[in-house]
Amino acid sequence: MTESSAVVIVDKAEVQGNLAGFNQDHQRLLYITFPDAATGQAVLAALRPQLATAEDVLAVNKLYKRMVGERHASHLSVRATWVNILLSMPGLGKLGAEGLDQFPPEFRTSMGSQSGALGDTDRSDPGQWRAPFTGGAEVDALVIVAGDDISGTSLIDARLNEISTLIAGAGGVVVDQQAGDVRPDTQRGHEHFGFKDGISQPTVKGLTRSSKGGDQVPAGEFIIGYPDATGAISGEAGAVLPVPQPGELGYGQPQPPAPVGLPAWTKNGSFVVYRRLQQDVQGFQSSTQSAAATTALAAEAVGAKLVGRWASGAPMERVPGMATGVDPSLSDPSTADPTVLDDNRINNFEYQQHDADGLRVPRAAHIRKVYPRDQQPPGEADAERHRILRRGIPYGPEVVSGESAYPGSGAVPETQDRGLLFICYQASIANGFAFIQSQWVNAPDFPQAGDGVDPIISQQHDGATFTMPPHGPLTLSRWVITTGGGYFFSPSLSAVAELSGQASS
Ligand code: N7H
Repeated sequence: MTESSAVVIVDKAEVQGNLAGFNQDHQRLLYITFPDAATGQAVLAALRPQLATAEDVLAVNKLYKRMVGERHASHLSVRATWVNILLSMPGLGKLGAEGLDQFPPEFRTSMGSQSGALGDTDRSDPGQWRAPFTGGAEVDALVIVAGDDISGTSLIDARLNEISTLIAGAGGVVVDQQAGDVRPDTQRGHEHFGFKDGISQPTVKGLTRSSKGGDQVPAGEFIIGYPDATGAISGEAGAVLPVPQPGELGYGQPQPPAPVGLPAWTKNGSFVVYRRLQQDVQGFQSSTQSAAATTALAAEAVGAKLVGRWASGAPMERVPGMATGVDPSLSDPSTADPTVLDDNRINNFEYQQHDADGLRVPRAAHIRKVYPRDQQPPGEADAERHRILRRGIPYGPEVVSGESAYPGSGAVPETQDRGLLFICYQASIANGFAFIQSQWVNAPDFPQAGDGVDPIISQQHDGATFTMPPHGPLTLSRWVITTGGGYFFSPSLSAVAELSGQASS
């Protein structure tokens, strides 16, 4: 066995828990600043004993699955609230972290400064972002507190108070906080446009178990210090794939040289992207309705073509065991056969052999842009080098009947401010999120000339097009608006100890 094919076991007690997936109903994101190094160290020292590791999270999730999922022991409750901390470049700088000049350029220069490459323009321009991110400003740290409901009561509040008190006691400042919650009742697990989310996730070799048929991806694609898909150790000199430079849009641009290796303390860490993405639900619905009128498709089918799955999560491609004669791209196949939603079927499809032309899932549909699977171009080997672990959660109120249309410009009222707190983990932001967003999502000629932009998350101006064969191009509006966010690093437990000035234990 070569090193790249051997499964290297991830040090679960070192990696922070959200990398394995908190998977809980409520999250509170605390935006933190610390005035100086001593305060930052005190905040880390106070929070370190509170931090959940991947080992903790996997153990509780396994217990939950066994007791509630398999034994249906609903009289038993498996309770946990989780805390993780992420640090930005300014935060690491204040803490005096060593080797920051070895960090990749996109992390050193912030998300806001790359708005051109990411397409964060017009209403998504950093100048319009909400405090504390206005103008692309960065906070020093982001603390995630996550918890479930037990008997209708959220467990998160007590833990949130405890954590806020610890931070304040150490001299840290919680400048603001953001709530994220699963949607209610039948919309549980669905994002605000109504689509089931959290279905297709890569399995991290040596860390997470496969669920829903997610591909096994080497840990080094997500965590620093492990073999990546090429067998190189992530974070070591030359290991990170060449990346697009900010400002270069379009697939296949020339690449700058790979960065020098990351400092040793980054082992078992991961880079994190946080984007507060506001969703114009009524805008999305009225666009799918008008497109339905011109294409003779139902509005639900147009929405499904934009996303690449039905709202139920059912695939639009054929999956094993589907009756002959069923075309899953014309109507939701789970209505007649709910087992297409089973873990071993829902994600069991590719594109190249049976849907190269995008007649079922358009080539620019959201899920096909962000992960083209075996489609040529870019080809499976390349697609597998740009994987991310998504850990987002919806935020904001439900749409109420009679609600007025979203304002085309200016502030969106709090009562209509809803969307997705998009969070993803990867070993390289340039190779993960930033590549996907700038080289695939926003590129109208990826994978092929004229395919158009990702209709869901492309941050192109209103009026961009999306090709939906055989119906031709649709003209899009912007339904997802970036309202804040930043790049962070999720340090290992030992690194938190080291950065806090305490010896690792
Ligand atoms: Fe997406 N949506 O509701 O339309 N996403 N996403 N995403 N997304 C996915 O498989 C959505 C965003 C990915 O493996 C599903 O979990 C919305 C960003 C990736 O086949 C749905 C927003 C980025 C996948 C949505 C949003 C991605 C994925 C299908 C913003 C990265 C897996 C359910 C408001 C740049 C693709 C599922 C695969 C799936 C939606 C954001 C990436 C329904 C509304 C910013 C990699």
